[in-house]
Amino acid sequence: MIPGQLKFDKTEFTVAPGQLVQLVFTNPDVMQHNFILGATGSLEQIGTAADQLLATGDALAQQYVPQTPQVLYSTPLVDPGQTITVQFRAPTEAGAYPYVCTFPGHWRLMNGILTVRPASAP
Ligand SMILES: [Cu+2]
Repeated sequence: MIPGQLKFDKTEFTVAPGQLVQLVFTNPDVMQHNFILGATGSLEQIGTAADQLLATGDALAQQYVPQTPQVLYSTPLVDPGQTITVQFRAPTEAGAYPYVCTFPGHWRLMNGILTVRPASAP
């Protein structure tokens, strides 16, 4: 996470299919952020769903994570100055999976791509 810029410091990384991914998420910013992994091509849909969630009054209770099947994995909100370490299983199908912060207003800027690719592939 880059302070004040609404950006992840890593905007892409590559893992093997089904790999256990350990994510160390440090938040040096003055606001909360989260990390959501989405299905391939779902960035706009998740972002739009996150925007719509804001209108429902349930947004904070849901940690700003929209309830949609496109969300493959999500972390809780990470407070300013907090570091969390989480593990999740990478998707088993190769592809480009968007990740995004759905804190209000962040998703258009604060996103990246997780590439799932077999280790033997070029
Ligand atoms: Cu954010």
